[in-house]
Amino acid sequence: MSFFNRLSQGLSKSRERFTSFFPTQTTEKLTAAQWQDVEDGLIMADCGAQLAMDWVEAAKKSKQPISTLRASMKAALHNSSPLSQNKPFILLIAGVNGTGKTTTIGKLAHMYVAQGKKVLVGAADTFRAAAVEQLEVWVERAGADIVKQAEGADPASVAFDTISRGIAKNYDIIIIDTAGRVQTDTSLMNELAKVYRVMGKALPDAPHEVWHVVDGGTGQNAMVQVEKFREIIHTTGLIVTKLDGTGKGGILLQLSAKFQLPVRYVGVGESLEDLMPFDADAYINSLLPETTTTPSA
Ligand SMILES: Nc1nc2c(ncn2[C@@H]2O[C@H](COP(=O)(O)OP(=O)(O)OP(=O)(O)O)[C@@H](O)[C@H]2O)c(=O)[nH]1
Ligand SMILES: [Mg+2]
Repeated sequence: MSFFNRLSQGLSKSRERFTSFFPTQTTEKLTAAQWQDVEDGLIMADCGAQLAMDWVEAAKKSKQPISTLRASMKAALHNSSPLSQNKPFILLIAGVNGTGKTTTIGKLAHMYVAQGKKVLVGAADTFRAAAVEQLEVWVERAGADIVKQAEGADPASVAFDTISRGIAKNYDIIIIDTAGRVQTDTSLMNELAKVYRVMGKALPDAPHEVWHVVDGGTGQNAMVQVEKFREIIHTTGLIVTKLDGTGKGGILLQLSAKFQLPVRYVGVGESLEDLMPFDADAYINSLLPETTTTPSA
């Protein structure tokens, strides 16, 4: 399956939603009630009330409402700058429980290995034995290597060891997995702060990137999650997963706009290939295809 088809198929639920609230097959101007439906639809797709209102305002005034809406959606997305060229390139992955961190690390490792990189993954989710085993399975599938310690070990120590080993053994990319934690759990957030701090002791500018993994179906709570994690680990980018399971592909636009963070990847399924580098045009075109029939104003 081509890249675009995979993305497009993964986003089909969101696309159904986005295209459902735009009346198609009509050449009439949209009525006030129809515009209200568009605004409500955007809110229900998790674009947020403020953005929905602003976008509809702009689209209403336009002769080509869908094009204008698409342009507004694109403008909400924070542009991503190229990733740094550090070697090793050190990446910290965090987020609340079950968002898809470990799976995403498996997919990332697979992608980087396919690009000819030597990849080392640190099992700093030492909370439960199963977490390390799960990561091991992914790392093996991806053809990468792992650093682990016993269950209950200090996650910061695992992160430190991983970086030290990665430098000594000349790895290109080092990815640190962390335990899921809710942003309101102070002791677990302190633990994460320590992982971040200790990574900087292993190598002064580490981590080079901190990617917050968000479950695309979370709803408005994702806004709070990103805000709180960012205070602790200075998030540099977002990965939004499980977009294949939700009709709410709008959260990504709202998160990127609010926090001025680039979306780096999106997850659209459970297999190794189901992680897509984020592309704003492809994403928006998957939600609201260019071919959507637009009523002329
Ligand atoms: N459909 C779908 N499922 C996904 C995606 N990404 C992850 N999952 C599933 O989400 C579940 C949780 O994934 P994990 O990778 O274990 O999540 P985690 O964030 O590491 O979880 P904790 O370590 O427990 O916090 C698994 O069943 C994954 O297969 C995705 O993009 N699409
Ligand atoms: Mg995990």
